[in-house]
Amino acid sequence: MNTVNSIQRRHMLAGSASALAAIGLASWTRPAAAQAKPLPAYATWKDPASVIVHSSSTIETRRDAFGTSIITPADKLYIRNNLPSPDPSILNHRDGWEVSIEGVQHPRALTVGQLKSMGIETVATVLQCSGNGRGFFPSKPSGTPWTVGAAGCVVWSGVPLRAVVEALGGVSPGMAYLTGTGGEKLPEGVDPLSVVVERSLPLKAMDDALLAWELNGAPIPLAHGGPLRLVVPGYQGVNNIKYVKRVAFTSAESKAKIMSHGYRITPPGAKAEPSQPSVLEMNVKSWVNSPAPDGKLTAGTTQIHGVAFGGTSAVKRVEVSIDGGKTWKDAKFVGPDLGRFAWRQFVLQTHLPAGTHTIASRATDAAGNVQPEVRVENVGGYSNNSWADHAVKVMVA
Ligand SMILES: Nc1nc2c(c(=O)[nH]1)N[C@H]1C(S)=C(S)[C@@H](COP(=O)(O)O)O[C@H]1N2
Ligand SMILES: [Mo]
Repeated sequence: MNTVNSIQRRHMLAGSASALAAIGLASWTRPAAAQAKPLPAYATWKDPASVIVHSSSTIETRRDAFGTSIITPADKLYIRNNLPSPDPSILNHRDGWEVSIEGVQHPRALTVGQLKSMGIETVATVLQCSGNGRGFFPSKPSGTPWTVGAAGCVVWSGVPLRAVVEALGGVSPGMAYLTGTGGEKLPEGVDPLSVVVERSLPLKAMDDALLAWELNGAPIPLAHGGPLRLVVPGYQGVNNIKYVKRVAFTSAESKAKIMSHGYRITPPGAKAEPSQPSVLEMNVKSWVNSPAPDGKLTAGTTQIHGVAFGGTSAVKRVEVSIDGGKTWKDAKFVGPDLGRFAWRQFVLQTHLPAGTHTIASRATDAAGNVQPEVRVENVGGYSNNSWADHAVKVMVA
């Protein structure tokens, strides 16, 4: 062996990747982080190493930061604000925050303190922006090009909305929608309907909804809707109204632009309009978090892991492919089952030989819905659950 070769060899063996390869275990190295934007003032407490700051109102969880223990810690959870964050002073007296309940027999305002005496329930949910996966649309829709990190699995605690409604005499006759309104201060000189965050959901959304004051065992931070959030398990992110100030049962959908024209599944080439489907329930979806896309691996045994969820019905099965979807193997679920609205972590242990591999996952929910290969094209880039789009390509040496 000549000197140059032996130096290279010693250098390689010193690296952990080659050392692991020697015993047949795979490892991967994290791709270099892109130029980081600073965290906005209301979110300085986020873990900078775990997030991608797209803008002061859009912050994504890094794909390699999800971990394998189900719950997404608040300091890694994504943020999406349609309006500037409210003043932090709204948290000064949390129990004094008022929400007005309308469209019931006895409408009235209730404080968080009063809500706390009306009932308590806890639910684990996937909170996911309907634009999650937009970054995979070749049409490059306007809006944040999220890949997988506009989502998390979190635990909420609050009072069931049903309990509140029952205490106020029930829903008034003729009401068909549950309408929630965000408590942001609206900019002056513009039509409030053009900016207010207000969403209307079918009445049945009430069944599982909470008025929540806790996230992952702590009072909800401002960034995630404290002091009080309308949490609608199984429904896309936008329907989970932060700093909720009004919950109204209404006979018609809100006329707010975010309801009438925003968040509609608009066919390519068309203009958004209220007759198109709105983003409501989430669809069945999964993705691989490790190996990371474009990570460099060494050949050997690897744990392919990711997350899977079914929207409003539980996820029942996840298959994994290492050949771009030609063949599939059942992955196993790991960790506790936190109910049908939570995601489940899946793992497939496999041997990855040298070469280039496309790793994909495909989930099936309890209702029999299977994650599709292809996305439904739409102008806004919403609801992407294509397994092909979420596949990761890895190079194994
Ligand atoms: N009041 C209010 N609620 C809101 C929003 C908002 O801008 N204001 N954004 C919605 C959208 S689009 C999403 S995806 C989620 C994001 O929740 P998070 O920031 O806690 O992750 O909140 C929803 N609820
Ligand atoms: Mo969103």
